[in-house]
Amino acid sequence: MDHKMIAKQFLITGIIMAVIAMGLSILFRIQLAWPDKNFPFLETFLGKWAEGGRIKPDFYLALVTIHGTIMVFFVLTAGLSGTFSNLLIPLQVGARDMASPFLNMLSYWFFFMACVIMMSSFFIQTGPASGGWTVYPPLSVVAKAMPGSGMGMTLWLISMVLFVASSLMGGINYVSTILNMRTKGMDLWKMPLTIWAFFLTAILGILSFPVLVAGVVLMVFDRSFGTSFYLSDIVMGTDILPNEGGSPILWQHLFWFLGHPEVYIVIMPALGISSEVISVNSRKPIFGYHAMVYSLIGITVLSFIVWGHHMFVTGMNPLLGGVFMITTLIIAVPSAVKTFNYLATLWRGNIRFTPAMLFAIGLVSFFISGGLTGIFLGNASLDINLHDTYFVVAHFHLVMGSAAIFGMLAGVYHWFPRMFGKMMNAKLGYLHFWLTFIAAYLVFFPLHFLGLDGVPRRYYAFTEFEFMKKWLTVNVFVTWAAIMAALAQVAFLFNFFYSIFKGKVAPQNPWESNTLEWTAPVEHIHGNWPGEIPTVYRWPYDYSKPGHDADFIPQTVPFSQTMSSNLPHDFEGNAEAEKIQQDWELANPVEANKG
Ligand code: HEM
Ligand SMILES: [Cu+2]
Repeated sequence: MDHKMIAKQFLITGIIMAVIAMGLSILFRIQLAWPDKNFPFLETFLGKWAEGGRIKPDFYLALVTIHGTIMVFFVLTAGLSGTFSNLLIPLQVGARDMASPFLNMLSYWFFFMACVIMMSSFFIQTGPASGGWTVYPPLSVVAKAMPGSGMGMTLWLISMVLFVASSLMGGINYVSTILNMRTKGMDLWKMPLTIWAFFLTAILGILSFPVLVAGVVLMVFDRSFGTSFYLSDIVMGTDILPNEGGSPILWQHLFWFLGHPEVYIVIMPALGISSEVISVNSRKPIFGYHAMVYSLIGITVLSFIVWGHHMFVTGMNPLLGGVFMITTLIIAVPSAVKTFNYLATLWRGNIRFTPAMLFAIGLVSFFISGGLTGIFLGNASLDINLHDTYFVVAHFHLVMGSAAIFGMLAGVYHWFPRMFGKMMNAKLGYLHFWLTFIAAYLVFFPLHFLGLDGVPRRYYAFTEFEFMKKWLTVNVFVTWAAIMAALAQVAFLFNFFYSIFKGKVAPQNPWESNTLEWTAPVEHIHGNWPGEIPTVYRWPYDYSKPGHDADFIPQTVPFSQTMSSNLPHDFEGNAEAEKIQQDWELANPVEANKG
């Protein structure tokens, strides 16, 4: 199966999962806003899960769990990486397909099965897993702990193993395609930043996902074969469970060794996409290309040694906590480098506010406003107070949730013409952007204040606690904002599906972009290019070069055809190019000095 087709399959499946996960969040937001009201329509939809029109506590936890799992793994990992890595890696590096098209196809079908199995848990007696997306023991291990610890949890584990298999097959393909199948001239320093981001994301996945599987295997042993890797000293009612010697903290180590890199697996492709979109639509060379690559590499390496910041409250040795705190705060450095690079690229650009560009700028906004609270949480002493409160929920929904979703949407608007040969409607795109952007801040910003006041996450009914009652009006407000965010997506869904069939036919290179994917014919052909794959001469960000008539010079234009590149970068180590540059500078002394 062709990589462009697989990209579409990942995209459509991802969109469907996103709609489901968003629906689940509206359901539990209704419960949070009106904990004492009955809504008969809930019973109509959910049957026994909402008898009398009120969601049951067990089911509430299941909703939160599955919402998180779907969003993090199925939408932002598979939907985002799967779509854009598959679409762009062969097209942007100049390959006819992935290194192994068969493995690639298998990776989609494993992902699809994982989705089906996860969703099927809504249709069993005891309902889906309900121990949170981090599935901490003992809720995930002691099958009789609560309804969601039973069959639903088993399905969660099976689904996750399939999902990891899918990610590994995808990741190995991405890495080997990027390393081995680049076209002539495409050296590593000429790759678009999207490719760098997908490359490093794939490496993160390959190194961290297997650890989760190892942890899951031990969990299955504990659940089914009477071992106690994760359990010790548990009393249920009057029963003393026989487990001895294990520790739930072991699971936390294994989980977060994947879990923290996972948040970067989610955000890095989105950052790569926004680099591309911002440069193209600012009509400016990306600022600090090398710094961008090094900061991605820095994030990749550092993200493996910070997992303990999720475990500050587990009673770890304060010295160890200090080490995790320092490494965590150091990650802020490459993240800040990226942010400043985006801003510097936008600075005095000739900006085209396409919908894709707005979403990319929205990503930068969320990355800043959510990243700043990460600095608070990274300090062990502050985190001990803020841990498991709504402050954390606000933090990660801005920096990872909203930012990555916006990166994904930027990518969809930008590459839609490449995928379907049609244009999306820009007016609906603007409507979609502004409603979603405003709604996202209205939803997540207030949650910081609940967290600072000590309101814990994953609580079912706020009215049970005197000190939380004052937040009820805020909760109602947040729920309405969430409903607004959901309705805004209707504009997108309509635009997306309508444009596939009825959209305006797209020109070859609608955004006047330099990268290779826009040189391939729009019709869907196997092998991407009829005849020869084009040769690459220059880096992908030659925009607005003085002395050139158009404001962009595609990567395939040889140096001999334009004298006008003012970036030394293009000429590194290329004797022909260096000579042309020197001759040109001699002939045009004034122009050359301006550059
Ligand atoms: C690029 C972006 C980031 C993403 C995607 C991200 C994502 C997340 C997620 C999903 C959680 C939730 C964990 C849970 O469910 O308990 C979290 C918590 C946390 N994040 Fe981030 N984060 C990012 C950046 C940062 C930065 C820059 C810092 C620190 C400088 C940071 C520090 C923390 C800490 C300490 C926690 C644990 C909070 C707690 O358990 O109470 N994060 N983050
Ligand atoms: Cu982390």
